[in-house]
Amino acid sequence: MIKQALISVSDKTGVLDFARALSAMGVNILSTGGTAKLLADNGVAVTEVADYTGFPEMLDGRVKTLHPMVHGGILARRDFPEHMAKLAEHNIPTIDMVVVNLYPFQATVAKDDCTLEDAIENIDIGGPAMLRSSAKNHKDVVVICDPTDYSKVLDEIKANDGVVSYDTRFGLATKVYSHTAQYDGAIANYLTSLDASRSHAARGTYPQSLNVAFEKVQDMRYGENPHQSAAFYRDVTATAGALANYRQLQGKELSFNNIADADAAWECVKSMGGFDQSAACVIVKHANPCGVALGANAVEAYKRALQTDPTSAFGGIIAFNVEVDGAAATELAKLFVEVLIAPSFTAEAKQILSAKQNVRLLEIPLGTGVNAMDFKRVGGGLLVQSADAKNVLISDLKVVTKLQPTQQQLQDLMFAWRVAKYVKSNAIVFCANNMTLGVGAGQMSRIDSARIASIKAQNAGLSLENSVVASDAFFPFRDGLDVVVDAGARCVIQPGGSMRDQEVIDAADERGVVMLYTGTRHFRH
Ligand code: 93A
Repeated sequence: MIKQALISVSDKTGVLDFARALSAMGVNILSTGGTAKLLADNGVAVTEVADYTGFPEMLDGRVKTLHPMVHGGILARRDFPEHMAKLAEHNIPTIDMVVVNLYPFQATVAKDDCTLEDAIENIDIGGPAMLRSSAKNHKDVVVICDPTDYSKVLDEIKANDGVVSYDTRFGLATKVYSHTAQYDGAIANYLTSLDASRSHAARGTYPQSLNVAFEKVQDMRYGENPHQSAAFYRDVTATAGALANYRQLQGKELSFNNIADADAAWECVKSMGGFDQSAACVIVKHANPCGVALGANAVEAYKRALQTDPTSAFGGIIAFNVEVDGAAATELAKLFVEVLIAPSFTAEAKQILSAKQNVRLLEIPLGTGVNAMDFKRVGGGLLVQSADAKNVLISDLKVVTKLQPTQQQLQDLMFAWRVAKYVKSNAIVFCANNMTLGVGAGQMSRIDSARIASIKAQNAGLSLENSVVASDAFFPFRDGLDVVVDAGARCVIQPGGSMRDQEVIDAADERGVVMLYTGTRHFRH
């Protein structure tokens, strides 16, 4: 039976209605400064914690609820006579419900102009203490840290004569500990990031321990395969991170593989800025782009991207960096597609695609940044690295052959290189006129990737004559270069850095092709 509740919230969403309903049931409400004022101003009977404990809020609010009258009332075990006798001796009533949400630390540090001082003042101390006390004593106390739980708890109280079931209390307590763990994780991450920028160079040392905080977005029906269970978590400390910001307009629930592939497609397409044609389309299958193209508009970019490998595009994931309009939607509706992603869809496009209800439509705002860190799970541990955020510029390129590239070849090389960054290693990507002609991905030998890329072009009926080709890492021998030149490439872009660089440069000169070095490698595993 809930007789007394303590309410202290920074996010005041829904709290007034909730408090009013509790009050109407005869629950005595204790509250801190701002929350008490909101309730009192709106006619809800409330006692300020300061009046209750006999101590004013002090130290600019740093000490409000840290008092035995509060924590004793929460933590006392109702089934222990000694505990109850102690409360009686000190005249401490029990507190049966605690409603707290915390100072907005994450939102504060996400602001560009946040100072260390701002961040520190937004570290909540009293709030987590109350949440943890009540969650520990969930046998006797109902604890709510999430405003979306208000109505559920109220319904239960109303239906069960003021009682909240043990299962509900246990669930709410569990939520509290994951919430406070995330909160502390965000603080640790923030401070670690300051420490990193202060004392480590860009390619510096990682901290001894890693504090990351992820929050569950959704459970999935299954993982990579049907016998695996899975869920999607959002990085709560990331100010960006595209997949955490998606809005699904229609279609079935996203699956594990959908999210992985959508991420690959989106990361690639959003990097396609700065070319002479503004619309880009990326088609992904099994985490690899199987067609990428630019065009004057979405439909043109899509039609060109599809030409590269229409067979693989079946059941693929397609991303655009521009709005999808009716013309593009009409074309897209002809193909079996798992997921379509764009910054936006016109009303006409939505209408056309609504005929294909199984297609998942995702809107993701462009410009959402990249993840700062990249994780890879290995048996018994975790590999951590900074994300591959480097983009090679024309000014970084070095011509290493006697022949020089034409302006058009340079443009095509930049495009091919950008695509190769998003293809799993070993990556070989043939391109011309801002579209992929053949993509060789994920092979254990570079020469096989080169062969596969040219077979793909042949299968699609695309000519590689006079094409350009990108290789995500150096050619270890001249044989890989010979394969791409035999296939028709006249211009090659690669990082360089092999022991046999000279052998490969001589081969390029001998075959009369242009070769440029980026000085940067883009392995992707
Ligand atoms: O500064 S605190 O760490 N010290 C406290 O004793 C304390 N008690 C509650 N912050 C404290 N709170 C937090 O105040 C709550 O977690 C809540 O976020 C906020 C509500 O303050 P107000 O009711 O004045 O808006």
